[in-house]
Amino acid sequence: MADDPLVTIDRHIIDQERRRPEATGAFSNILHDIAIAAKIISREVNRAGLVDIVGSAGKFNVHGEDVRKLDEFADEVMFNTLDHTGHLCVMASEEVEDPIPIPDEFPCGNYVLLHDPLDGSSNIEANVSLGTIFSIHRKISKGERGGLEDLLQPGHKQLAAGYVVYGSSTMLVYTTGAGVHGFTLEPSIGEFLLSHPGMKIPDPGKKIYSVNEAYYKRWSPGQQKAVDELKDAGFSLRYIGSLVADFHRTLLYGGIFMYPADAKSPKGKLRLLYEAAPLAMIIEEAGGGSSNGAGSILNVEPEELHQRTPLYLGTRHLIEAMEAALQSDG
Ligand code: P6P
Repeated sequence: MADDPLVTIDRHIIDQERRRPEATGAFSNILHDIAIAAKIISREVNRAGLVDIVGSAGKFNVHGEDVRKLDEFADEVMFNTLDHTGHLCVMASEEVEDPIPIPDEFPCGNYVLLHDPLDGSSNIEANVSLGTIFSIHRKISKGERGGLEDLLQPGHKQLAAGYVVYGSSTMLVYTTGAGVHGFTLEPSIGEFLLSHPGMKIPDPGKKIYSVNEAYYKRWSPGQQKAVDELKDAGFSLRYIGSLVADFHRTLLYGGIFMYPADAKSPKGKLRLLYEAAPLAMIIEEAGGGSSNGAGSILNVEPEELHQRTPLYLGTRHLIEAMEAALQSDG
């Protein structure tokens, strides 16, 4: 029997589109363009040690974080790949304080893109896996050009979510609500090939908890107790300190990833709209759970573009146990 044909991401996107009679192709084009941007970013990330692109760009982003040249490059690649296609009405990026309008010379479309162009970039020099995270919504504002209203939508309204992990290989994982599917970049042909169809988080999965335990003393009593109980139950700690890498391992192996609120960061560190919400859509579609400590990330109503949130992602029973432990904090 002939081997299964190589399924490129373009073929997969078209197959998915054909299952949606209302699909116009615009949505598929956006995913296609994000895959192109991912290939370009992957090339630079993998050459980072070889060209004078590593190191600080001598700037700081809206969060006061040192902008690495690769951050800037990745942000520009995402913008330049998608700004002119006529499918988007507005964009938002972790690297840019305000909503990013579609330039006047280009038409606007019915979709919205929020992204973290290169998460984990503080690890660039150490050759630790980095990632791009993206979230796609439908335009809801009335005017021709989009704006903040289109960006401040809750996670359950997302049409699609995905990430790229630039690691030992470059993988793109996405969902449109019809399963979670992973593609591995074959550099020799420059194609993302379907390598992980229908991803599901193992449950119970491996006994792994992932959190920066250096902050233990800043945690609430409930958070401290919950982590103590995981250790007593024989869980191992795995923490890379790069969100996409820690998430990808959790999706593949099971366990729980946590970035709690604490005394120093009462709202948590990670961002709701372009980090927590897309990853929450993916893990819930893969049969896992997400939480801000009280309930699903997908039900959080956004108030600000760069708002932060406590974040828990993992196998459903561990998320439920964590929420119960945190409720004891009152
Ligand atoms: P901490 C990387 O800087 C990042 O934004 C995420 O990728 C990662 O999960 C988190 O911060 C790590 O933060 O406080 O543990 O160093």
